[in-house]
Amino acid sequence: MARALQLARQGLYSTDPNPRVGCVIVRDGQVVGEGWHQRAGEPHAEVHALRMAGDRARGATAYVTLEPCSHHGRTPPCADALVKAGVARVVAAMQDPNPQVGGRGLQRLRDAGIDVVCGVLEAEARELNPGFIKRMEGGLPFVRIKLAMSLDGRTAMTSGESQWITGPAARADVQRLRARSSVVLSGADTVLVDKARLTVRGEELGLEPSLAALALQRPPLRVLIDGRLRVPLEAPFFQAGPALVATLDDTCAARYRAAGHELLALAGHERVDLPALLAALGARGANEVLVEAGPRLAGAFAAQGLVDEYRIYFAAKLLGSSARPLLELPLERMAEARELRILDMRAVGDDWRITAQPVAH
Ligand code: AOF
Ligand code: ZN
Repeated sequence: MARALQLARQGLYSTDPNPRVGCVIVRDGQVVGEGWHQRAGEPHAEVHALRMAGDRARGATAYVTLEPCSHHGRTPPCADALVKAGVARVVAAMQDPNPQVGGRGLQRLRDAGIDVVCGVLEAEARELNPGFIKRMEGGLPFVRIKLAMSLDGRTAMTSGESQWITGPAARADVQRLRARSSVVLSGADTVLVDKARLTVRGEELGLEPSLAALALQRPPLRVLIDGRLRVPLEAPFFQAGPALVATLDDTCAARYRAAGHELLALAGHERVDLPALLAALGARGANEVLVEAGPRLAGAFAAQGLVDEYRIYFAAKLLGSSARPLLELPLERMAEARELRILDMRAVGDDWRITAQPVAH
């Protein structure tokens, strides 16, 4: 199963909106087939592994990181393919949260007399597809917010200058975060001041060329929150390709459409309604949303409890007390403090990276 998870990880940048899935087929203690799902519309992991195994699949054990599917989607059911190949045993890491499958794949295997086990390395398998799981269970994408700060918790000088706080290794890490996401989202301030494009650049990914090529075939949707349409269509952000703009009023939709962009009106109280935007993105099949925004928009996501994971990059610099804070989150009392649980902390080049999740109360 550990090997199947390793194979599944190769699909980190390309399977979207499908989950990342890997499969290993073992017979008499030897690996006879391996596969991973590469792209939506293409064969599932099990089909690749069965093709490699050929006749050797008969009587073998298949290890799969997700319950084999039972439905006819863009491809036929993997459960049927495993039965037909004569596999004796199937070990799955987790049930498929897709309501079209939801246990029916495992049941179909059992009905065919196959020995089935589910739940092996389940935590690792769930970690691979946080967005797919969250969207299948409730329709909403998994929201990850990326922040870069100095050791004294500052993100930008009062001049607005905020680029290049962290070094090249951290920037490559952020490129990979973008590439694995369905959506990369920012606000008008960041796009105007930093001239951010929010694109994925193949040469900066630091990936094996074949995986980088797969990633570039499925770039994330770039979403701009711009309530008052302050970012001109001539900005580098719009020049970099088609984008979705969440705004308060879409009377200018035709002008944006003519330039290749889409306008979505989602008015809350004078602000773009963030939960409604996330619901709309989930409905379009977005699994993981990466928020790369300034202190105000990042603070709004945090204040509304919309963040599933923080990725905070620390640079060994002090920006001083007149620089802007990481988040605009005006809290008064210790009792209001937001508690996070740190999942991972590691060096990335000369910088440090923390991955943390909010503690649910
Ligand atoms: C598997 N193995 O490798 C994957 C599975 O449209 P389709 O046919 O590609 O089906 C997509 C659904 O199939 C997806 O939502 C999920 O439930 C399942 N993905 N299942 O047995 C795989 N990628
Ligand atoms: Zn399948």
